[in-house]
Amino acid sequence: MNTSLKTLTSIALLAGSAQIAHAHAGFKDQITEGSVKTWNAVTITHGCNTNIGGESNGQPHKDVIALSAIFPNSPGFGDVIIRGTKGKAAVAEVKDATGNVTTKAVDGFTVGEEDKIADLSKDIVGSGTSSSGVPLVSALSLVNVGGAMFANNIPKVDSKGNVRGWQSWSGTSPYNGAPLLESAKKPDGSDISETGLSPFGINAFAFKPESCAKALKIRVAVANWCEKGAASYNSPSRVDLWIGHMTTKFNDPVTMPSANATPVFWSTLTVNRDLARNPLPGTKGFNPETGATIDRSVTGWATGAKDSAGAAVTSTKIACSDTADYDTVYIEPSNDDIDNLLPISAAKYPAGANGALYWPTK
Ligand SMILES: [Cu+2]
Repeated sequence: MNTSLKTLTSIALLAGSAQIAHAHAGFKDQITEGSVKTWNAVTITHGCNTNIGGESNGQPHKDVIALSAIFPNSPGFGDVIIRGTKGKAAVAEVKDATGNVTTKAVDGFTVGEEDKIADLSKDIVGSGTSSSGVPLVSALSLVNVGGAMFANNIPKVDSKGNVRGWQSWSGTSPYNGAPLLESAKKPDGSDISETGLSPFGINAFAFKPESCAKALKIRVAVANWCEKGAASYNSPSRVDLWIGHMTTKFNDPVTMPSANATPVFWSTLTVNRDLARNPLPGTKGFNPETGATIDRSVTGWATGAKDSAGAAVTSTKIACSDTADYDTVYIEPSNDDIDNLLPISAAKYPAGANGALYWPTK
């Protein structure tokens, strides 16, 4: 392009940069608690660029050529971190571009710290205690083609044999598929935004009647990959990482929008409690089919469960406490889990699925 057009383009990018509001990688839909498995998708909303100066720095975005996603659905408590919060901030430690560690908010909170809790056994049906059982039952189903951004998908299986996520990629092998295009531009040089979907199914979730939690936030480690090969190992646009903090291996702040963003960003699949059918202790709800009131504001409300002799079980919890109870629970993969499962293979799929890793490489 000629000099005057270049100048015009630079001015347009500068003028536009303040208004660029990219959505990060997230999820197509929130889930409401219930009994039916739902179908959802990771949303791939933009390509990679350096994160120096923030994501809206006006640098061009690279096409996304692959995605990896890891869920906190390990059967082992050592692989997950569980948290609960009420009116407190969710925070994460992050490194800036020069390696300084600071504390930043997650999910829009600005101050304070969310507490770790031992397990979700009081909150989510089917969740075990930390001394026995599974942290969160969340079986995943993968979708091949049909609404998928990338034609090629393989499940990521952990060392215990559980499907923990998947890796998807564009390319010619084994199937032809396109990247998420960001190299196509508007006449002024700015990106044309596309959203790609990487679909999956997940089992239903239900909140326990006596829980005070209104939402379960499942934090999923997502990586959008934009470059490959040894020559790109140090490129700031090789990958965008959607994890709330640095890990031992994923330790380059320029690949991580969270490192320069407030609030810090986790790709989060939200499961909302059905407050009509399953009201909090101390409140009233109703059955939408019958209109019948469900009153949990009285002593001795039925929890719905029966004991082994078939007698009704009633609750002594008649209100949620502002100080003792949390209203949001979180589950996220541990740092080791992310380091072990999120890297993508350097070799071609599917034969290279268990081969050398692209990045990080050590
Ligand atoms: Cu973004």
